[in-house]
Amino acid sequence: MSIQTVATTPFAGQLPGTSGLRKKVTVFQQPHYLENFVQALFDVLHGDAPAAGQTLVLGGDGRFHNRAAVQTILKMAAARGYGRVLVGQGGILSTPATSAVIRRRGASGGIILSASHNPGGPDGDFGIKYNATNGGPAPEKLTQAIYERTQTLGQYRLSDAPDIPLDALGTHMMEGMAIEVIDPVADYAAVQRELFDFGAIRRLFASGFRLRYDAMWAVGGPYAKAIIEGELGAPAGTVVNAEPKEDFGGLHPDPNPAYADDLIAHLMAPDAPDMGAASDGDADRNMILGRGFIVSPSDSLAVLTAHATKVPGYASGLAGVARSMPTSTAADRVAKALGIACYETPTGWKFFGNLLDAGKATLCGEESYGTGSNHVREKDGLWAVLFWLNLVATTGQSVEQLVRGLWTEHGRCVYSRHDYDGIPTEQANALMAELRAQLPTLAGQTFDGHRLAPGRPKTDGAPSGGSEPRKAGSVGVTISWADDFAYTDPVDGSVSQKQGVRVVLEDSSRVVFRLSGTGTEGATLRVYLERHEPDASRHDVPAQEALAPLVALARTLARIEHHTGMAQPTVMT
Ligand code: VG1
Ligand code: CO
Repeated sequence: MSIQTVATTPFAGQLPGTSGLRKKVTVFQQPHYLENFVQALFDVLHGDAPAAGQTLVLGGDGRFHNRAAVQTILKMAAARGYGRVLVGQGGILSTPATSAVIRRRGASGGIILSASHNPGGPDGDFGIKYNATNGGPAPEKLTQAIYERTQTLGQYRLSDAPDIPLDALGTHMMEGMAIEVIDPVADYAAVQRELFDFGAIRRLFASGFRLRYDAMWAVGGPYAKAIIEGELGAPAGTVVNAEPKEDFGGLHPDPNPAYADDLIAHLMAPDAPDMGAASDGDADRNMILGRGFIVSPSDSLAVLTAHATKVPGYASGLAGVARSMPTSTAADRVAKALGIACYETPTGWKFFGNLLDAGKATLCGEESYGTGSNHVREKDGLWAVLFWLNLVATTGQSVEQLVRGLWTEHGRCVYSRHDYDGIPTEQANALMAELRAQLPTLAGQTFDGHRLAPGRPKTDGAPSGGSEPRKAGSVGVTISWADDFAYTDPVDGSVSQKQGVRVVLEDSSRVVFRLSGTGTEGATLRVYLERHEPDASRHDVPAQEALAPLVALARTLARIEHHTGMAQPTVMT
């Protein structure tokens, strides 16, 4: 065994996006591609010094190329002088489990191999991201430094030791570094046990409560099986599609109404179970359904916030709640009623880390089916399911009743996201540039359902915008204000610009536009639509119907069809 130095040249574009570096598998299969990125990461973390005595956690969502990448990274970690690597059995660790292992074992950080909800297989996507010693995603400062290092790299180092057997628990030595193959579920399950009333959930299942948990052939399966069927006594078969597959069964492991249509069909059927749930490729996302009822992720965060003190881990109350900017304001309303702070951050879990570390927020959530808390530093799919189960068990209310209770008290934040996938990058950039150019003149403009017109100019002391009377029940048709969201981290003062164009109407309805930072082909435009409906008699109007006027405004304002050629979104959540 010896350490080899390999000459290499930089690859363009190794810039991590919303959540790590994601590219096609074929890109990662190029010689030196993964190695360059990992070497850049180690160089930024350790400079010229060895990582002596440090522990690294390593695992992935089990997608195609996971095993090969694990072996390469082990050899590079050995060359870098790490003291110990904890690797999940079979190379598997879900994203929230990696976070849990880093925190519980005092590791200096961890590498997660995942492209999350993106499809897998030889023609699918692969990804890598680094989580720091708090268990959370590397902040922008670090990902930027890694990128810069990839652009000047001339060599990398790795051991020429043989591959390590990953399928059995045990410890192996490589260049003086200990490699411990660990149970991927144990630390994670220990964290959940400390938070939730497992006894109450066990009694719920014993009483005949039925759950269908769709793991989407992804890494959430082993975790859900061990905890929900194993510890909580749910009948065998409660967790379906539970075996992680390298290609996710050829499906899209993204729990939303478009890709979890099979689960939705089960929950809408006459013999539907009491609750449905799903998690994504790396098990950090969650979708929650009641019998015949779909829970919007933004509402989910608000319900968990409202009832948190009924769960043992949060019995002493929440320090605050945080949501990503495009997430609906339902959580804000609950936070206000509870008298706790509500923070609004850019999209992506990395922005929650400082708030959680500083004790400013306890729960966090995103509209993209992500919810979590200070128990780890990632969003956590199964955690959200356990939280809902705990609430159903202790309140005696159904999933639907819990959501309707929220609406009754705070009104309904009717919400939808429209995605336009596969837009050529220049066209997507042109659309955003045109929107940004309009920002200074949007306030006061009115929309009649077809076109925008300048409103009556503002006079001093008058409310902002035009003065057209609004029809009862219609959306506000006058733009109150618009901006490009910028965020100043309240803990370290770092500033993130251009995080999404917000257009807010006089009745507080909102349209947000941003481009995805997780795709690997072309660009995805995300259009987020929100409208508050206080009138309980209108809470059952389907979201797409209630939001139709806002959709028309969004399409007109951004000239979506002109720029993309698309008359309809690809996905509506
Ligand atoms: C998307 C979601 C964002 C989420 C991110 C990572 O990012 O919108 O809310 O944090 O995915 O989730 P973007 O930039 O494509 O909109 V995961 O489960 O893919 O790690
Ligand atoms: Co994910």
